[in-house]
Amino acid sequence: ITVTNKLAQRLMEASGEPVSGQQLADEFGISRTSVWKHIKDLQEKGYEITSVKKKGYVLMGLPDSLEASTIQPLLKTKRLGKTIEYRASCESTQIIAHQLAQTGVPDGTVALAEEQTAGRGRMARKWDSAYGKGVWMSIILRPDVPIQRAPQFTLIAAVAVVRAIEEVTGLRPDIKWPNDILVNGKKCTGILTELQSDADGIQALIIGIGLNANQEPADFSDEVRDIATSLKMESGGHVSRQELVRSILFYLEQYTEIYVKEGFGVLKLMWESYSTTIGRKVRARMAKETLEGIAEGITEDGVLQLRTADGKLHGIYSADIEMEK
Ligand code: BTX
Repeated sequence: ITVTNKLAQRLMEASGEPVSGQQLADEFGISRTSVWKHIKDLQEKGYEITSVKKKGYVLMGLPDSLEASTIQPLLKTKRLGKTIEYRASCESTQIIAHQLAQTGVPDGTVALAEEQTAGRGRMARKWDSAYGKGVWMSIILRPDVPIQRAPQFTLIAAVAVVRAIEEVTGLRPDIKWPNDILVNGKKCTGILTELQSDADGIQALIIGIGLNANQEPADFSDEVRDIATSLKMESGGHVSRQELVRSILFYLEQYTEIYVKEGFGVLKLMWESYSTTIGRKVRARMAKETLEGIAEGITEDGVLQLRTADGKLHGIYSADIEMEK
């Protein structure tokens, strides 16, 4: 971390209070001219810093970037985001996270990008990831739980993202089983959980979160324009991606700790309270068959319980869900 970044962090921590040039010079052991040069560097990077006469420098706004140096000072986590691998552009943050996980990086390491050229969804589907418009993030977790308990992490991540969206925008998102987050019926987030495991169990969970923050309709490809939305389109204003990242990591850390210590109970209730799927008539398209029925709930393992017209209860592990109005 450079002096310039430390200075940015110091101004962030002052939360809107001015800090004098002299004080910064003393704290960092540099000259006032040097302080002024670092401030100029930050302004060029997009930090909004004003200088208040006789009082000092005030940080008014952050650059619209997900670089580690901008994100890390904001974090309120103990583990998640302590290491951030940032790319302006990459194929997929999942690929980066998989490679990092194999090199033994710590639990909580995060890969973030402004743009993905080959962002992916489930079953090799594409994920639209326009430059600077969303949060394209993969989080490496190394939970100490048996492998059967891995699928619930997708559901837990969905609850964390919903809580973050509520907190940052005031919108009320819904969850569509297992991994879609919708606002007003349109998809604004997808979650993809992948696993590295061996005979000893889970080596790493790679939780990929794709969150549409500030797209306009023109930023989406023709294939998804009608089904996708962004938080900006729904809330009417620009949304801070940094605050979203901070809040997602905060809730994900809390909820995964609860899950590992206490099990799925409370989180299952939270998930169900946000779900639009439960209690509705749905069609579940799976690789080999399609079933129609009422979605009655999820099990402790996160399996969707679907009751068909003949009264049978089916456990659905993976499917695309269509809902009737
Ligand atoms: P999914 O298979 O549930 O959803 C993929 C489908 O969603 C696509 O087929 C398309 O119809 C639609 N779609 C594609 N892009 C968007 C978008 N931006 N907004 C709304 N709908 C879209 C969901 O898979 C899991 C997506 C995870 C994405 C993250 S981003 C960070 C990480 N890196 C990476 O490559 N993937 C994950």
